[in-house]
Amino acid sequence: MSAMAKRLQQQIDELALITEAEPPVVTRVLFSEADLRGRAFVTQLCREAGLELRKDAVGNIFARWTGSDPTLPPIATGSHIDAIPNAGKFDGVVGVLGGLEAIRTLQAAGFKPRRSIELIVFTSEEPTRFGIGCLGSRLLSGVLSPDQAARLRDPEGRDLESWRKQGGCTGQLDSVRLPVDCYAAFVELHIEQGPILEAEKVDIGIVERIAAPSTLRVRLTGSGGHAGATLMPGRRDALLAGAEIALAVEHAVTSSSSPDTVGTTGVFRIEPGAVNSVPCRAWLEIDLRDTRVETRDDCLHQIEAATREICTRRNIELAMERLNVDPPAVCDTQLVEIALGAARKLKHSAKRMISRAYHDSLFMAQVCPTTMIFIPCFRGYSHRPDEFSSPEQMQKGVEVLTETLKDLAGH
Ligand code: HGY
Ligand code: MN
Ligand code: MN
Repeated sequence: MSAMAKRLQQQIDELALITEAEPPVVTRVLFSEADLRGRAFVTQLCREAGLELRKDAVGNIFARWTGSDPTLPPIATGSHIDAIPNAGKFDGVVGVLGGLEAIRTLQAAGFKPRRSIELIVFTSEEPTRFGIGCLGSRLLSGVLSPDQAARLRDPEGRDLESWRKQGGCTGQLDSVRLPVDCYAAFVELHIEQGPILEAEKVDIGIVERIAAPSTLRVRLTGSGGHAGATLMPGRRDALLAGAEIALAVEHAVTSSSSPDTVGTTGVFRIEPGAVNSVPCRAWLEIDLRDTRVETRDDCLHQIEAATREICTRRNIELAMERLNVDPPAVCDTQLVEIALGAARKLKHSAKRMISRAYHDSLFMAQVCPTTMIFIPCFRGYSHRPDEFSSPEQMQKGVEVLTETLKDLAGH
């Protein structure tokens, strides 16, 4: 194992101990105490690498290695360090700490970048706090407006403004947006979060397309009542309506014409949550994706229609809102070739891929040429504590990223 891979592994292990859960489980939700400590940990490493730091009004962190021609649009890399509940320690983190290792490797080799190289740690790539993912890159790319962001509420009804204050973010949200071509290129290193690279024994995946994600939030209100004294006819049980909706999601995606359609009712909360009380309220958050936007949209309409039918039949009050319905991203073909060329030069096997997970790259692709470098992960596991990529796998990913950044920043 190289010194770089050893150091990277050590830092990943150290960051993984900064968690709201019991290690090895990683949980770091937007602006929680653990998220803030994780941000401080990474910021300190960037400072020690001599990078110029700034934080924008929503908490995106930018660590810049200034090039010989600072007037040119920089080359950017990066990812996220926030983590959903019951997560692993590699998702996002490999792209942040691995991106820093790529910069350090170039510094140690005496490389002098013409274009600045900027490492970005995006705010809230995960949807846990507000139900919508990629909050930082959505605002940066203009996909989400400051007004829309200001209307976001967490499950307790708390808004972004109060969380920003807790995160020590100052300034107006409209200052987050960056112009198109603010960067000459953005390249994100990430674990595949799927089984293909490992199954095919390929070292590197270069992403050509990122699937189209959408999220529905459903709020159901029934009438509740005593579990013993409320007879079955006339009950308005919010949980049972939610359960039918969750099955309708499964039916819609499994009967779709495409094998790439996936639907998940990942959040299902009920009240009051007492065994002897008929559930009077239920909240569902439904994640629906496909690599083709038409199929995704057909399913979305089907699920919304089924939800309305179930609530009418069960006499349940319904509030349903689309939190996000995003187009897929097409990565820059030239950048894909450059990254594939870097892998070839390093004699690492590589293949072109689509990403079924979304990433900040989905939105960076709206402001600059973008691609992603994937490394294999154990059985494709992710968003679970046994998520794993080996130091050797990470080393190959960092090497390809280093070579790609060098190529891009050199001219
Ligand atoms: O859900 C996703 O695709 C990403 O890991 N947040
Ligand atoms: Mn994730
Ligand atoms: Mn991620």
